[in-house]
Amino acid sequence: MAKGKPSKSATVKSNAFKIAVIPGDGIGNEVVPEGIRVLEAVGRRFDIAFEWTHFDWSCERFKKKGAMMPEDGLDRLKEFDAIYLGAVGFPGVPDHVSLWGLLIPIRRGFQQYINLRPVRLFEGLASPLAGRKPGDIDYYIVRENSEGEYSSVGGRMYAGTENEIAVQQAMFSKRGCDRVMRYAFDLSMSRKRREVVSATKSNGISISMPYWDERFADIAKEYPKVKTSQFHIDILTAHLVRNPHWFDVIVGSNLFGDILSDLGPATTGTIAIAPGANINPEKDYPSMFEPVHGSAPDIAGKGIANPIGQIWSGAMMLDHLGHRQAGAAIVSAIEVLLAEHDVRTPDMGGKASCKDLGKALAELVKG
Ligand code: GGG
Repeated sequence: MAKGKPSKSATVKSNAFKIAVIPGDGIGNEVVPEGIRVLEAVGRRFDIAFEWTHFDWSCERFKKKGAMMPEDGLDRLKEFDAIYLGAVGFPGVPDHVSLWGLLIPIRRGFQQYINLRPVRLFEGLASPLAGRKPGDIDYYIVRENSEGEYSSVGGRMYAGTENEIAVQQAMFSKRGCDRVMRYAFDLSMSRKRREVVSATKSNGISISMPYWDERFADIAKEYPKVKTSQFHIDILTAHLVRNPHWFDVIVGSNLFGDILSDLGPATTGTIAIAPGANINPEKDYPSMFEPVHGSAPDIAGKGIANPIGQIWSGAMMLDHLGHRQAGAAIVSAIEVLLAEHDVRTPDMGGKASCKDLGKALAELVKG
């Protein structure tokens, strides 16, 4: 690949999905190729073609060129059908610089205001929670992905003095709350239980969170068949540990959703299997698919990262592109691998490599 220039796969069908690939940092570079391996394999089965265009946008690029991506990065990405991203962040570049230099501009620029993160305990993986079996943990976190606590409004005053003040203004718009809540309700209508829980903190955060609750109550009226409840975020974290079977769809603000979607997967045995979709539901812009996990500098380069989160994110990408059967075939392959095979990376108690898992899943998706 020419440095800094996108590289395209060699053979391209005219009806191929155009996918922008950003492996990013650390283990992103190890798990993304396995995701592509599995997507290619499922594509052969279901007659779906992909045209992969790789971008080297990363902390490494930042160190060389002073920016995570080029100035016209979003213009370059907007022609793609979807973005397949690995991980962002590496020691040597402050985390807020790498996140706000790549991930956040893509989420915002492309109005990917939904961050959908499924949480599921698979047969064959041991939950750290005593006595939990598959079926007990199976819910979605719908995270608001464009505003809330992740705000760029603020600044510092009296910097470097004893009077130094840092302010960052959380933003909750009616449009922002309503659209993420409607998405959560629509999702719940497609599921058996039809229950939505709202993550709040309206006892302590006494302006924006009562507003969030008010919007939730209003939107709930549009969905009389859906059962609703709300929990303050502190007790909600306790319930996700003690009573995960209570939950089906949880809607939360940007920060609450982010925290819950690390906690949830941790209860399913390993956070490395958790996938994520940054969705622009209107399809005005490409959506972006990435695992919940980060770049894991401690194991990067060792070839032992678990690629399941990346591979499952690929299944979510197929769902979004209208190939639900192919997406479901990937999820079934993950189920079979975990239930019937002993190929496990170290985070799941085994000795297999990232490639071993990718190859095993590519074989299983052949059907
Ligand atoms: N694979 C996604 C990734 O690298 N995420 C890094 C991270 O810290 N994300 C924070 C966020 O999703 O807001």
